[in-house]
Amino acid sequence: MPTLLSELQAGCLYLKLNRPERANAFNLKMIDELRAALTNAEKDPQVRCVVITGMGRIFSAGQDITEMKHGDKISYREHLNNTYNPLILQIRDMGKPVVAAVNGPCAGAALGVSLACDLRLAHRRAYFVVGFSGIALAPDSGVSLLLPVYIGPGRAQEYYYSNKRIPARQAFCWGMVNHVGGFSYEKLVKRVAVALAEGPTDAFALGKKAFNQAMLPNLEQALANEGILQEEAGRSLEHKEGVAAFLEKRRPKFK
Ligand code: T3D
Repeated sequence: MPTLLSELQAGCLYLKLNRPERANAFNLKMIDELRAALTNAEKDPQVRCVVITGMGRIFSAGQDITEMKHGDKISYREHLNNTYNPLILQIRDMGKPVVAAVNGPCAGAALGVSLACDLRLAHRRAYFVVGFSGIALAPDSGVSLLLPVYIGPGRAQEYYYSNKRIPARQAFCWGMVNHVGGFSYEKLVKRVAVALAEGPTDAFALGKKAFNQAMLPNLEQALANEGILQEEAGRSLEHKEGVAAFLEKRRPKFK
């Protein structure tokens, strides 16, 4: 089964994360497929806008925790440097608008992916959750920089520590989400995507560079720092307990 479904319509490439049985959590295959699809979309003149969304009721739960090898066996820094970090940079460097159609819950690395997109369109049942602290990790996938950029450092830190949900409406009020939709959510996504596809793509590419330089001059550095910190967090007993608790469907007992 492909972990990513794609469809080109009216200049818009719709990419659907397709692991609904695992909350569309990212594994290596899905990250590879998403990166390859973005590389092709960048080159394809027929694609003038990209929409990333999730199959089923969830946008994505971030990294697949069932495939996480505890930090003794794998370097999280290396993993991030080979997967999420280039993915986040690829979305920001892409010379075409990328929209996150957040159709449902969005957590962890998926929060980073959605924040790297140019716009976020949320279904009213969607919510964002930082996720990392639930399994005793530091923020990664750009969340340490991108979340405070959109909701401010105070809220970003509170939501990291508390791991509470940010409902779509709240995210909209804070400026993190551009539009919230209900019954007509799919129409909303198409309307916004087609309008972007009909826009001046070359100027948009320059505009995106300008926003990157003004808003996120330290993105690469932040991703590299996150990798160093995650390496340490990934080797901790707290993380081991966090992952065990998730897999055993119980609350973690951090000491
Ligand atoms: O180097 C590195 O790899 C480090 C990188 C880390 C990046 C990260 O993303 S770390 C953060 C990982 N993500 C999380 O901690 C989020 C965990 N999931 C959740 O908080 C919730 O599942 C959601 C908020 C996303 C959705 O909640 P809800 O109540 O709508 O659904 P659910 O019942 O919790 O989940 C549905 C199923 O998906 C369930 O499986 P089951 O019981 O039906 O067999 C659940 O176990 C599974 N699932 C949810 N999240 C993940 C997952 N399976 C694997 N990995 C997940 N992340």
